[in-house]
Amino acid sequence: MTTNYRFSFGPWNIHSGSDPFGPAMRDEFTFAEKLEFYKKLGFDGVQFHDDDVVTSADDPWTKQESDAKRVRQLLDERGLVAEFVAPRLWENEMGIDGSITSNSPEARKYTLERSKRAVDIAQIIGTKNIVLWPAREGTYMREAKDPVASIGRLVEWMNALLEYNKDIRILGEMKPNEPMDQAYVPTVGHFLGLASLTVAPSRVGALIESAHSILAGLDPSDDMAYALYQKKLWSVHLNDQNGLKFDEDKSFGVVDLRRAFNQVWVLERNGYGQNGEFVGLDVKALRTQSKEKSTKHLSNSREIFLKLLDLVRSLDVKKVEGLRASRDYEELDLLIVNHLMGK
Ligand code: XUL
Ligand code: MN
Repeated sequence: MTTNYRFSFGPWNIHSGSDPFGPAMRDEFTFAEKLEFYKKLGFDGVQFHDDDVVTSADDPWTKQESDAKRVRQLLDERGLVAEFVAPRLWENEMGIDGSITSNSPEARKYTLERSKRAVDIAQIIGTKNIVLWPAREGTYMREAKDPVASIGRLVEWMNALLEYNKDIRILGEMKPNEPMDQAYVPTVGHFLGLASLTVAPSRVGALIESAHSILAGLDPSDDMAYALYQKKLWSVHLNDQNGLKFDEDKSFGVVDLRRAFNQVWVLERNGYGQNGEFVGLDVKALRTQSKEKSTKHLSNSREIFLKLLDLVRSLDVKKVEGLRASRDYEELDLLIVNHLMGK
């Protein structure tokens, strides 16, 4: 059975080009304008942070509720669906030193209340998926927090949300560093270990981002395989990354086409998408793009995925199996490179 893939991205993937060293280079599109791009660019799913849906996650609930209902209406009118909601815990002052693993009981209380509201927002906009990107759940220096207590706090946070709403699923999106020096739960392997300790392991899975695996020195397709075997790969953020530096969120496949090919291969050959999983693209437009051309990274990433999918589907599997059996990996190297070059 072949998958008809559905694609998603978040409103933050269309942006003004500011970076830590310089201001915006183009005007922001409004949220309503961004929504108009989805179908045109070939996307059906919208990824959200809580405050992408509501004006402020600190507004009274009645205001947040009406904001969320309005967004649900905008999605329905355009035939779009919400893929997930991720509480944006890393921008608020309360989360200055991590939210879930903060040393401050007050900050942890704020975090849990805000996370519960994110679950309520998700329910209104029609998704069961809550993404945890634990941005500041780590340290700038080792002695700053108790590492064992911090791991416990992450499990307690998950338990509290899993109990708060019995329908939701939590998808951990792990990244080894940035903004912190060291994350407590740097990889999908670490995270799925913790998932098994929660009150509802069957409702905890993973979102794997290519660049995050690369930053951990790992191959994204192997990370995906690890989660796929456990039936825990519930979303992906495909993109690319040129070496070990800041998280670049480059268009999918533009740095290492073979690495991208292997990701599409592992997804396609293992039925990814057949239970409704989206192919998410967490890519950023280059700062140098003009406003009119600042959505190309999205359509390009999708196009590269689909072209690589053709290559995965047309690869001579018997030849691959034969070369594996004869252990002629030099010839296998050439076969794959020739295939990627259309030879
Ligand atoms: C950060 C990252 C986030 C998450 C959602 O590196 O990838 O955009 O995907 O919060
Ligand atoms: Mn991401």
